[in-house]
Amino acid sequence: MPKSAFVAIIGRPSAGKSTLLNALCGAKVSIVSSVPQTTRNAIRGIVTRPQGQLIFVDTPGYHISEKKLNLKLRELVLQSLSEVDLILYVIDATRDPGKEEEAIIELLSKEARRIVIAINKIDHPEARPLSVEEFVIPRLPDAKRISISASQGTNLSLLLDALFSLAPEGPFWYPEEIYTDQEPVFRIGEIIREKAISHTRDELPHAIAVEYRDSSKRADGVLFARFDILVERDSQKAIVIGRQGSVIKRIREEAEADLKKLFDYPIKLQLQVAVDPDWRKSDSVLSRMIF
Ligand SMILES: Nc1nc2c(ncn2[C@@H]2O[C@H](COP(=O)(O)OP(=O)(O)OP(=O)(O)O)[C@@H](O)[C@H]2O)c(=O)[nH]1
Ligand SMILES: [Mg+2]
Repeated sequence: MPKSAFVAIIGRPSAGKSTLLNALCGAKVSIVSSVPQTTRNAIRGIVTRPQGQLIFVDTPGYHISEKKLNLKLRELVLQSLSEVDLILYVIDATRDPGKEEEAIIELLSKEARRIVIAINKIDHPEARPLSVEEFVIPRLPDAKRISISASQGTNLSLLLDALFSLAPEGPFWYPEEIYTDQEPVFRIGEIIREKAISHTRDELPHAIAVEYRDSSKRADGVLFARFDILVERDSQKAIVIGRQGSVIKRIREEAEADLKKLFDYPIKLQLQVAVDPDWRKSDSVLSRMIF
């Protein structure tokens, strides 16, 4: 009987959870950026090996804040934790473990037997994996620990072995060739958001959301899809559009280039920037966006 398990990937913002998911799946499943709080949904990536199948659930970075968006994201993390068999706890070895790490450990303290800890970014010159070990060993003594580099692919098979060793026997939930179950429209919106984040700075990436408008497939197979890039202020709209539309053009071109690698039909995007000053506080927008 093969093994199979749902595995939540948990950790503080920017720990490298989504980079790790992508490295394990061998494709861009979840968007990545240097800006904390990039992931806003529970995103599934599936890894099938001769031993069995692991269904990873990437989650938003665990962050203590009373803002409505953060509360919603934290709720999603807690819900994911309650639904999975195993927990992959990612810690950034380039940062000193602080309050947020304490809060996550408190959350996980009763789960030690189903946790694997990935101490990430060991390729980085400032990584201090030993001090992370010193921090976690007394707090989660029963959890397995593996030092990795998600971006270089270091020790990822050891990590998978550790997870398979804890996984229960069970059926494959997905066909072998499937590596994510995201709807195309969601995935396209996320890629657009990744490019928009990468072309903006300071607080602006946090103010960006992407909303699907409509799409149609031409007879020659090309999908035309319209999306809105939502920002909170007119000044932000001007930045996302750029001089003579230069920024939004790059966002579109870079997104289309990524989509070419991910979909087996051509996708042409039409992007517009819309202003909604309160989207991060709006229940209806948040429930459309975070699920
Ligand atoms: N040097 C190095 N950088 C990494 C590694 N893994 C991730 N990063 C970088 O860390 C940053 C955050 O990566 P993400 O994968 O988006 O982190 P995340 O934990 O998903 O972040 P949130 O979704 O915001 O919670 C990006 O700039 C990555 O390139 C690694 O193994 N080594
Ligand atoms: Mg992420």
